[in-house]
Order: sequence, then C-alpha cells, then structure tokens
Amino acid sequence: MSESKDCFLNNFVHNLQRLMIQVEKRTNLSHKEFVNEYLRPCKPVVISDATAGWQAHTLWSTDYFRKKFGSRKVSVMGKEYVFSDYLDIVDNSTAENPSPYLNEVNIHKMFPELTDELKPFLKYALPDRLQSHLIPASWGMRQGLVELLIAGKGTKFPGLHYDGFHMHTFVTQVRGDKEFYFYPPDQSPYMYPEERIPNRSKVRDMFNPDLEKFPLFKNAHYSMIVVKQGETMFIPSGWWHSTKILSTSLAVSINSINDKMWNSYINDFFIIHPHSPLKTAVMKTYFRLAGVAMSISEKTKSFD
Ligand SMILES: O=C(O)CCC(=O)C(=O)O
Ligand SMILES: [Fe+2]
Repeated sequence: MSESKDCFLNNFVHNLQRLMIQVEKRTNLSHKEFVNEYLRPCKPVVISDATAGWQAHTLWSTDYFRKKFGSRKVSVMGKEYVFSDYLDIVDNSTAENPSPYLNEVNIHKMFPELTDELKPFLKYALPDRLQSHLIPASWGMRQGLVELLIAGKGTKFPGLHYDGFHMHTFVTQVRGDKEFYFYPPDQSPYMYPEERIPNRSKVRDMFNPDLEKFPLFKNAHYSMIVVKQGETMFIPSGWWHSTKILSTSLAVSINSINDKMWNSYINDFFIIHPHSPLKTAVMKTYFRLAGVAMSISEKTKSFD
C-alpha cells in the first residue's frame, strides 16, 4: 500500500540533511496521505485544518474558562490554584515573569463539559489502540488520551522530553501561537535521558542548557516551527521536543498508539508498572495476541 519508508523498520536512521529540512504545513490532507507521508516515516507536520470542526475554536478564551470553571481547583506543576486566579496569572504572563504551565490535565476526567467541543475526534489520531476494547478500561483510554495545555506569553514547556509509552502526539493550538522545538530520535545520544524516566532529558531547560554538566548537548541538531492558532502539530513517537509560548495559549494534546509502537508501548508499560514475572509473561502474551486482532480489525476501517 505504501511506498514510504517505515521509521520503525529503519530504526530511525536520519541523515543530517533530513534534520535540516523545514517542517511542512499541510491543508486538506487525507488520512491515507497522512499515514503514508508522515505517520509511517515518523515525520513531523503541521496540519492547518485538522480540527476545523471543533466548536472549541469559536468558544474558547480565558474568559470563557473563567465563566465556566472559575471557582474550580486546578493543580499546575504541583501547586493548587483556584482556576480564575491561575487564568489571571496566564493573562498577565511575560517572558520576565512567565506563568506556570498547566499540563497533564485529562479533559475527559477533569473537564468532561469540554468533550463535546472537541468533536469530531481528530481522524489522524485514529486508529488509536488506547481506545480499543481489547485492553482493560483501567489501562486504556476509551475516549482517547486528550489533555488540556494552558500557559501565558513567554512561558516555556517544563522540560525537554518525548512522550511517554512511545505515544504519538498531536497538539492543536485552539488559542495563541507557540514555538515548537524538535530533536529527532537519532539525537538521543546528546539528550542525557533520565535513568528512571528515559523519555525525559536531564537537560531540563534546552534554552539555557548547563553545558558543563551536559557537554554533548551542544552537538544536538534541532528544528523549530511556529504553530499558529488553529493549527495542529504532529509529533511522532520518540521525537524529543519542547516549546515556548508566543501568545496566551489554550491548546489540546491528543496521544495515540498504533500498530508500529504496540510492542514498545507494552514494554514501557511494564517498566512503569512492574508486575510479577509470571503475571507479566501472561499479560504480555495476551496483549501481543490482542495486537494481532487489532491489526486485523484496523485493516477493515477507513478514516476519511
Ligand atoms: O504544547 C506544548 O507546549 C508541549 C506539550 C507537550 O509536549 C506534552 O504535553 O507532552
Ligand atoms: Fe510532549
């Protein structure tokens, strides 16, 4: 079906020229084109109209959130805020005095009222094995892993990382513009992964790296692209990234797992949630078989 190279089969071999290419911006991309041109080759892309049907694009603002959820408590980087107080900090954020970054907030759990405003579900994130009924509800994400991201002007995302469990990520800028910085997986030798959480770099602040502690980091090559309001950034599995906010940012991230990283996902899962050797072996066998069944059913579906 596809002539494009499959990054998982090619073990992420990227040459320097490939690193230097600009991230493309695309419109009106079919699901098949996305799979062949970006998903299989693990190539980042910005899609301008991926979520054009979302009501969120007309409704969302810091005032809208203030009116709807102002008195609710939110946890931002380990600190509790009344949401309206946090939104005031976001609105007044500057590079000198940046807001804390609200992230890892599961919309379906924390703000279920917003779910309908994010429909139809982003087709490029499908098929998503997190949503499969073949994996336990407690482990899976029946409605997908959909998270809210909020921060003010001048704020940097807390840390350089690739997304856990080798998930792909799609970030939609509902409000505001953002600079996205990427390092392809072959730059990992310069990234100083944390021992316990290998998808996180010990170089916490890529904008001001401690080169005495992390001397190899200066060898790392990155690409940067500005993702504008309304656009969706696709970050392939295993790509290191971080961001800087250019204007008050309300964004949604959607993670997904497909056939190619199914085994990495299972392996990562048992590293993060260890079980006894026997239970691990039994569960891994079940999930490998479930993966085969999922592959068969995925081949029969169309997403355009
Ligand atoms: O959109 C951003 O600022 C980065 C979000 C991100 O990388 C994440 O949530 O994992
Ligand atoms: Fe991320």
